[in-house]
Amino acid sequence: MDQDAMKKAAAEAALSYIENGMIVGIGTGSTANHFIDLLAGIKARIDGTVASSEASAQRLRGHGIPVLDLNSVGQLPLYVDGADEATRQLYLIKGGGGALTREKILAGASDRFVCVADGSKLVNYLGKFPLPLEVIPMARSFVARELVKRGARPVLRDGFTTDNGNVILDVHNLEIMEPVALETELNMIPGVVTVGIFAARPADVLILGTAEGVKTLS
Ligand code: ABF
Repeated sequence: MDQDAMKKAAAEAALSYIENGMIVGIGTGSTANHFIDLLAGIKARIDGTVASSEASAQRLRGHGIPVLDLNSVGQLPLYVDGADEATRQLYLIKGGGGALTREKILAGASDRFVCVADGSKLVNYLGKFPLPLEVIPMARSFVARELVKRGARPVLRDGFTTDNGNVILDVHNLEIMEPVALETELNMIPGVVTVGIFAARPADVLILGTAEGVKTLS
C-alpha cells in the first residue's frame, strides 16, 4: 500500500465519526482532500462544513457541500485534519500546507479533533519536520532574529502568502522536547500569529493508515 493509499484509508476510517445533521470542520492537505472527496458520498447526512483554507473550501463547494462561516455556527462537534508529524501523546506539527492558523482555530472550536495521517507521520519526538510559524510580514526579520537567538534556523517560505495575508517561517534545528512549553514560548514573540505545534490543544484521536492496516490512537 503506497503512502497515498494509506492516507485514503485513514480518511475513510474518519467517516465513522460523522453523525447525522453535523456541521463538520475540515482541514487542509492531501489527506484532508481524501476526506473531502469521501465526505461527498455521504453529504446528504451532514448540514454543512467549515473549511480551514480557501483551497479546502473550493474543493468542498466543487462537491456541492455547503461551506459555512465559523462565526455563524459556533462550537463544532467534529474537526478532521491531517498533520506533518504526530506523537503518541497526540501532539502534532502542522502547517506544511500553510493553513495552520485557521486549522488551529477550528481545532480549538471543536469538541473532537480527529487527525488523519499515513503511518510515516508518527514520530517519538516532534521537530524533524521544520516547524511552520505564521508571521506578520513587517515582523519577519525580528521574529527570525528571536529564533536564531534560540539556536534555530528560520527559513522564509519563498513566494508564499497565507489566506490571512501573512508569511511563513519554516524553523529548522528546534529540539522540541517540551511541546506545550515551546508552543507557549514561541507564541509570545511579538509578530507570531500561529505556531505549528498543536500541543496545548492536541488531537483527540489519531487515525494512522499503515501497511498493517488502520490504527487508531486516542
Ligand atoms: C494539514 O495537513 C497541514 O497542517 C499539514 O501540513 C498537512 C499534512 O499534509 P498531508 O495531509 O498532505 O500529508 O493539516
